[in-house]
Amino acid sequence: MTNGKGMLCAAMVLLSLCGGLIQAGERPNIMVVISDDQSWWTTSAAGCEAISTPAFDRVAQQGVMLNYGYCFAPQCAPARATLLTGRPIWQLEEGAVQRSHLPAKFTCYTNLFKQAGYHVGCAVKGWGPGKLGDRKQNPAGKQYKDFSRFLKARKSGQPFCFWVGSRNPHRPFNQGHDGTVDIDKIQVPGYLPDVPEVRSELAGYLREIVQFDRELADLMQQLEETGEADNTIVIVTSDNGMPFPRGKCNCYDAGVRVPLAIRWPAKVKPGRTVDDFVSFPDIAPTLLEAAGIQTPDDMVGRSFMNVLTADGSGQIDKTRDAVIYGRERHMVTRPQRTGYPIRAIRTHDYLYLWNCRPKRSPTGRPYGIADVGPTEAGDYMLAHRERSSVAPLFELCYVERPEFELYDIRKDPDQIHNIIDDPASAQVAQRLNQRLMDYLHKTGDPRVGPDGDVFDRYPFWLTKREK
Ligand SMILES: [Ca+2]
Repeated sequence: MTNGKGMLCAAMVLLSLCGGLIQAGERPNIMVVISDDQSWWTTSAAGCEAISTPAFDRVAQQGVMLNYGYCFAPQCAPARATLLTGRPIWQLEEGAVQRSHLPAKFTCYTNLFKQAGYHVGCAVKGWGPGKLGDRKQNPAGKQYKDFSRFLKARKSGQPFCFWVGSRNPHRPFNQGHDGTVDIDKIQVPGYLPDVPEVRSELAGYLREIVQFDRELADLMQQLEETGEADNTIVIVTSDNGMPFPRGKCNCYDAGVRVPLAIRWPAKVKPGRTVDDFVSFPDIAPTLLEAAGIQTPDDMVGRSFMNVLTADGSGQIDKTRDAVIYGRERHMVTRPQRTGYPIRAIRTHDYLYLWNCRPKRSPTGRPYGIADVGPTEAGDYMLAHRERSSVAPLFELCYVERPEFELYDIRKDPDQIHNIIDDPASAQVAQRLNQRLMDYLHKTGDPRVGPDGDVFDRYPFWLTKREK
C-alpha cells in the first residue's frame, strides 16, 4: 500500500468514526407513521367529506401532500418490504408474498441508519405479518411499546429513525358509533352497490380512520415536545388500500393508492400539493439522501428529494409520470397455494394491468382464509348477484379477469370499464405494455423469466388457529 492510499484509508476511518458521532440537529430525525389498509381518498385533505382528519391535514399543510402515492403491493408485508428495502417485490424472493419472511440479505434503510449512528426502532406494527426467518429483529427496527419508550432509550444527542405502524383501519371495524362519520356524505365507489349495508360497512371503516388520526395527533404532540420537530422528516402513509372487494389485494387504485403527506420544516416548504408519482421503493433512497447516507446500488427506487425541496405545486419532476407495481400471493386460498400475480402501470390518464395467470380466481375463496373477506359488501353481492343492478358489480369483483385490462382514468376514475378490446385504445395499450415489460426485464422480474411461479412455492405461515 502506498502512503497516499494509507492516508486515504486513515481519513476514511476518521470520517466513518465522525459518522458514528453525529449529533441531533445536524442530520434529520425520521418518523414514518404507517396506517393499515387506508385508501388515498379517506382524508379531508383528499376531499373526503364524510369524516374529518385534522392531524393528517395538518401534516399535509405544514409540508407536502402527494396526491399520487402508491404502496407498490396491495398487501401488508410485501408493501412494507418495498418501503424498507427500496426495491420492487419481485426482487425480494420470500419478501414478495404475505406471511413468509424478508430474507436478511435484503438491506433495509433501518440497517443503514443504525450503521450511521442513529437510534432506530419501531412500535406496534412493523414489517409483517410474517416470520423473522434469518433476521434477529423486525426489519422496521427494534420493537418498542411506543414512541415515548423509544425516545427514553435514546442516547443524548443521538438522531432517531422511528417507525410506528397503527393497527387501524384494519379489520375488524370496532370503533363503535360515535357520530364522527356523516354516512350520507360517503361516496360509495362505483364497483360497490350503494345500499345501506355497504354504507354502514364503509362508515365502520371510516371510524377506524378517525381513530388513526387521533393517534397521529398524539404522536405529533409528542414530537413537538422533543423540541426537534422542525428537523424531523415525518412521513404519514398507509401500507395498502381499503379492505373491500376490488380494493386490498387488487391493483386498482382502491388497493394501491394511499395517503402520503411529508413534513420537514427545516428543508421543505409548506402548503404544497404535488402530482408526481411516488412509490414505496422511492422512500428509502429519499430518507438516505436526506440524512447524507450513501444509497446502495441495488435500491432501484429513486429519491424524490428534488420534489420535496422544490418550490411549486403540481407536476415537479416530469420523469415521475408513471408508477409500476404488482402483487403476488396473499393468502392460501387457491388450489396448490398459488397466488394471483398482477403487474401494473399507472399514468395520470391510464391504468394498464397484466394478470399473469388469468385462469386463476382473482379473489380466491370469498370466505375463510381468503384474500379479502368476508365483507358485508361481498356478502350482499353474493346474495343478490342475480339482480340486474348487482350482477355487473359481482362480475367486476369476483369473476375471472382477462389477461390484460386498460382503464381510461379521465373518463372512468373508479376503473370499471375495461377498454382493452376497444380498437381506439390499441396504441395506448401497446405503449403501456412495452413500458411495463421493459421495466420488468430491466429489474429482473421472474414473471418475465422461465420460472415465474417461483413465488407460489415460497412458504406460507399459518397461525395456530388456522392449523
Ligand atoms: Ca395492510
